Amino acid sequence: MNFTHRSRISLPNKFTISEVLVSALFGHQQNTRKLNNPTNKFTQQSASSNHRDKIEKVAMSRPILYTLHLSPPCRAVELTAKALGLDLEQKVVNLLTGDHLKPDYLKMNPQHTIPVLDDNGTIIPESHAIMIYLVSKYGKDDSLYSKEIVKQAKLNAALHFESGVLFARMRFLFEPILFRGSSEMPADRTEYIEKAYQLLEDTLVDDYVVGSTPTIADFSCISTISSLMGVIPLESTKYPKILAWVDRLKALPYYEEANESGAVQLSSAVLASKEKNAAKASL
Ligand SMILES: N[C@@H](CCC(=O)N[C@@H](CS)C(=O)NCC(=O)O)C(=O)O
Repeated sequence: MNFTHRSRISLPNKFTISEVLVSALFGHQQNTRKLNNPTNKFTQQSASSNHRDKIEKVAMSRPILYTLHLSPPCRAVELTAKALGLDLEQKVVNLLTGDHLKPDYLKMNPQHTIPVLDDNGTIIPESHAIMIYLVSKYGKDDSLYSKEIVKQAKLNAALHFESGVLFARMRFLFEPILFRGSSEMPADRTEYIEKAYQLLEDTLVDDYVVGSTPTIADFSCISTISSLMGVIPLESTKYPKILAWVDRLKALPYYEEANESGAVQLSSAVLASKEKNAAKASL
C-alpha cells in the first residue's frame, strides 16, 4: 500500500479551503510523525528480558494508525494514544483521492472508513473499538476505560451517543457541503445539532462525560464537538457545562496537537466550502 506518512501540519492563521484541504490532505504529510514518548512499549527493553524476548520485541513494530487529522474519530484515537503515552505510526489515508476505496484498504476495512489500527497484523476498524482495544492492551491502569461493569456500561453508553447522535448528526450537516457542492445548512439539520448539544449539556453532571476524570468517552465526544462548534457555535448561556468541559479538555498537555488543530481545520474547511459552493451556484 502506498499511504502517505504524516508529519505535523502547520497552517497560516488565515487559510482558504483549497489551502486547508491541500495542506491537510496532500501537502504537509510526507514524513512519518512519531508520537514520541519514552514509555513506548516497543522500544523499551526490560533489563530482565531474556534473549528470546528481546528478539521478539525487536521484531514487533509500533502499531500503525490509518488516519487523517481532519477526521474526528481519528483524532479521538490520537487523543487516546497520547493519553496512554503510546507511540503510533501514522499513515495518512487520503479520502479525496480514494485511498480508502483501494483493494488493500478494503481488505482491512470493507466499510472503507478511517481510522483503522494495524497492531502487528491485528486489524481493528472503528474508533470506539480501537480506543477500547488500546486502553485494554496498553493502559497501565483502567482509568481511561473502566473494567468495573457499571462504569463501563456508562462509558459504552457515552461512546454510542457519540457515534449514533453526535457524529451522525455532524456528518449529515458537513458531508453535503464538503463533498457534494451544497451551500445549504438546512434548518432541520442545524436543529438536530442544537438538540444534540442539549443532550450533551444535560449529560454533563460531573466534570467529564462519565465521572470526574477524563476517559475515552471524553476523547470521542470532544473530537466531534470541537469540529462542530466552529460551524454551529455553542452559546454560553445555553451550554455553560459543555463550554466548561471543553476548557477542561483543552488544558490537557497533548490536546492542541492531537485534536484542536484538526478540529479548527475541519470547521474552517466546511465554512469555506459553503462559501465557495454558494459563489459557484450564483454564477
Ligand atoms: N463510527 C466510525 C465512523 C468512521 C467514519 O465514518 N469516518 C469517516 C471520516 S470522518 C470516513 O472514513 N468516511 C469515508 C467513508 O465512509 O467512505 C468510527 O468512529 O470510526
